[in-house]
Amino acid sequence: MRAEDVVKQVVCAPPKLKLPGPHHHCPGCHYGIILRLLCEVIEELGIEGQAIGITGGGCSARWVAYLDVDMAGGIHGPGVAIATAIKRIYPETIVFTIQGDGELGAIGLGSFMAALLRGEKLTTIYLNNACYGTTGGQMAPTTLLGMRTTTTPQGRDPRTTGFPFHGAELAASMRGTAYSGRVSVHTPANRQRAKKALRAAFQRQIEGVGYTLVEFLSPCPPNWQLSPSDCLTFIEEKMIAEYPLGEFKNVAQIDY
Ligand SMILES: Cc1ncc(C[n+]2csc(CCOP(=O)(O)OP(=O)(O)O)c2C)c(N)n1
Ligand code: SF4
Repeated sequence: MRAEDVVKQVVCAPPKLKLPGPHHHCPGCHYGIILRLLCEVIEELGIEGQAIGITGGGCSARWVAYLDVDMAGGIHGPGVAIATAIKRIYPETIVFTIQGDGELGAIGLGSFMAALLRGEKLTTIYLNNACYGTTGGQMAPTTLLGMRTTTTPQGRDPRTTGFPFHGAELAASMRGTAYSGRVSVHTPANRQRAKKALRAAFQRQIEGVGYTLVEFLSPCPPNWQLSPSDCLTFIEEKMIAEYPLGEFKNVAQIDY
């Protein structure tokens, strides 16, 4: 075959909304995959001109520099409060927060609960890696029972540290929530389902229905002290057992 007869076709390319340059996530972290899905969904929904993202204090904090949409680096905790202010001042915008489990379930729990109670028309991308990744793997509200972390070296004991926090089920139980689901991206099929869930959540915000949340299970190889491939087994066997995947709420209307 002559070189000029070769047909070149792009079959896979970085999403248009991912700014060029490397990202800092550890090998085996799934945050990069989730970032990609987020870019693709915003682009496919055609909302890049209206979208405003708020990051918090965890390993997703630097997404302010990775996404080619308006972004604001929040602080560790009050992401949904900052997002609420933006959405109420500019109701035509599509506002999303990206928050870790330490953030949403601990330091930011008050802001999260308040936004849920008010049914703020936001989308929260909630990253559950069962620990505080950034700061060295301390116990988070989502840490599994018996799981060893730097602050639970003997394994998490519910008698002293309570039981795991279920953010997606909590959101689904609130009347002001339009969409809540839990997904994972540890297999190709799950990645497809995760993208569908993210799209559905943004769609409900576009329709102005209510609060929307997608919880992503994600591994943290250095802090779980597992190889990237063993992390996949851990998600399948341990994480999903505590945090079942699925769509917990998806409504087109909220009765006021
Ligand atoms: C007000 C405040 N308190 C504490 C910290 C330190 N801090 C930064 S990130 C973090 C934990 C992040 O954990 P998580 O939200 O689960 O996100 P991950 O790093 O796992 O993505 C903490 C405690 C901070 N930056 N600001
Ligand atoms: S510390 Fe954990 S959550 Fe943070 S980038 Fe590394 S693997 Fe991902």
